[in-house]
Amino acid sequence: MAPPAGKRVKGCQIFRPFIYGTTARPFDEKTNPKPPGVPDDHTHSWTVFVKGIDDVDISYWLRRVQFKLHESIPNHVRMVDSVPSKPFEIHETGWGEFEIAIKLYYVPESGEKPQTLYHHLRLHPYGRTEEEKENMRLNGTGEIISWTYEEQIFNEPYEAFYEILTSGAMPSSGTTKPNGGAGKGKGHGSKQKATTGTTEAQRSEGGVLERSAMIPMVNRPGQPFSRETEQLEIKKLKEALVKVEDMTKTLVAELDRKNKYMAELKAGGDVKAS
Ligand code: SLL
Repeated sequence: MAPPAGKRVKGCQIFRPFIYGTTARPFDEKTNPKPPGVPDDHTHSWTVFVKGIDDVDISYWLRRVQFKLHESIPNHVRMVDSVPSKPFEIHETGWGEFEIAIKLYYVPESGEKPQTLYHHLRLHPYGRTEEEKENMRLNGTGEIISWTYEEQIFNEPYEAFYEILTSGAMPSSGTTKPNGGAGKGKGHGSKQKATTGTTEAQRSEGGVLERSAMIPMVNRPGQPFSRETEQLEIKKLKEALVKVEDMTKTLVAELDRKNKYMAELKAGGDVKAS
């Protein structure tokens, strides 16, 4: 494919958050009955998906996704074309876990080559403790989730693609339209909110603007990726760091003691082991 006409926006890097992963559910007569025709040995129904954070549309940069499933599954290479505001997804049933290759095809204006991600389908919660296992279950739904937050980076995008990427979010004044009307660079990153009906950029339910790099402030059911989650992770890392520092101190003190003891032994004195 020939690269798109036009120049690249130098020194500019644009990222877009997205989520990919799997959601699985064991068959159960009451909560998830096996549909007719599903083989006896299939134990779960599952979904693999790629979607925008907070379910925002990502079809303006992602055109198509190829999911390569396990060869034991009929027609195991599946292409899914974008439908605005809908996730790219495949629904299946089966009995085993395996790695899924997820190939992302970008819109032609981007001039980007396809890129592949790998995701392990999880049917069973795992972990060393019940609590860890429970973390893989989506609160009370019986679903086993394995979801990953990711950021797609576009380095020095072509000018036309830059317009596509940025022309929906946060118009800075009443004169710019959310689609196509914004001048290059105008208003991007501005904290100002759109005020009139014609300029109002669309927000998802969680308060995230379409065609932006925003992530939600707080978690909501089914939406675990947010600033809140990020803060909790940072807290966990800080606590772990303190613990590691304490362990290091203890070890250094121990080493010191042993070195001293060794020095005394070498000096040939009559020492007692401490
Ligand atoms: C395992 N290495 O042994 C894996 C292979 C294959 C899963 C898992 C078949 C579905 C179908 C299916 O679930 N394959 O027949 O449509 O665990």
